[in-house]
Amino acid sequence: MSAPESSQAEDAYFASNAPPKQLAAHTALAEAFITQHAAANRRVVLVTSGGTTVPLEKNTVRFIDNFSAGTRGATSAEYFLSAGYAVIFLHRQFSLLPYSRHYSHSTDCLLDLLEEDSDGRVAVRPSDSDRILDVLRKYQSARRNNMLLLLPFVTIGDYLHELRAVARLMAPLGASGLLYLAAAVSDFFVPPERLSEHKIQSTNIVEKLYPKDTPSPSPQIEDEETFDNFDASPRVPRSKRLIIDLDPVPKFLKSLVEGWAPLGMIVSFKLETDPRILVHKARYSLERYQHHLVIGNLLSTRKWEVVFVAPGREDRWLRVARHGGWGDAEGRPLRPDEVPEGDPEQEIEALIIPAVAELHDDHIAKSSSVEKK
Ligand code: 9Z3
Repeated sequence: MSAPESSQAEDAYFASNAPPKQLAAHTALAEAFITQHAAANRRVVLVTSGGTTVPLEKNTVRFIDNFSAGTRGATSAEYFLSAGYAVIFLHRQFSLLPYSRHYSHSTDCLLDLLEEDSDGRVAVRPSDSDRILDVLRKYQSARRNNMLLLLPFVTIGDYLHELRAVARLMAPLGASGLLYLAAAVSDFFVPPERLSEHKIQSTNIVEKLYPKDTPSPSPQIEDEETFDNFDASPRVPRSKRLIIDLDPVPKFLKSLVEGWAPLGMIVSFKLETDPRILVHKARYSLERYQHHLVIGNLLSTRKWEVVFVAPGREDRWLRVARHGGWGDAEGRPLRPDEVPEGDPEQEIEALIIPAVAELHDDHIAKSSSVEKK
């Protein structure tokens, strides 16, 4: 697709997919946050995190989801805060959050860390006190200094509207703005004109209640008697199947790089499940969008190894110790001497964020030397 065609596709997408209700409120919060930290000469990073949903109905009962618990984003946000960045955390509602992630969902349920003392008051179990205190101090410091702004999204449409708005607000930061896109973003969606108003039905009861000449609230429903000619040997009549027809989501990375935040450093993640194609897909994405870094990861090993693919640089694997076997870029097990030793508790984001920050230093230095010329 040529540049004008892709910007037309983008305009059409934003014109026909309504923004989330909270967009104006989120934009105001982000603007105040960015202004405050820019005035203090602090670096600002936008971290996106969690999966986007693709609703199948306007009154949504069912949706398609992209895999992501939000661990990568929430953990990365903590390390960015430790490195002195102010963090805008654009995350899927109810996915993991920086700091609280340590004590939520199934890991370390907060209630299991508490006990009742002899006066009937709630107290932290002494054996857990130190590690909670460490997290609590960091959390309170981030809150006290207004270093962390939490902005939730749910659908792919919400995400794209929010991303565009925040990226545009970050544009004046120039090279010191960093966009770190760890959210798992759907490539496909149901456009509004094909979206059923109400819950998709599995029987034609609605057609019976609403005769043919009244508008049906559920356009997908077909007559029970209609038989499938969709494939050669249908096992189930088409009227009983749900066939979902998805359009591609416009390639928003192109707009980010070319229009929304053209001077900022843009880091995207590439998720694959087949080790043989990971590096090629990451390189392809970099060449296509001309941004600054793609961090490749495999679903099965994402917590222990990632690969940095950047223009003009060798691919660089980062690894932390883990339980179990290793795969290299081609999926072959590593030799024992290649397997990193060390603390199996170490989080890979402890390596990723300093390495990204170093590339960000270079990005800023390059852009200021271009300005001087
Ligand atoms: C990632 O690859 C993230 O690292 C994970 C993190 C989603 C694997 P968790 O939240 O998982 O720790 O459970 N994010 C990017 C995924 C993505 O959708 N990338 C697009 C692609 O691969 C490009 S923007 O095409």
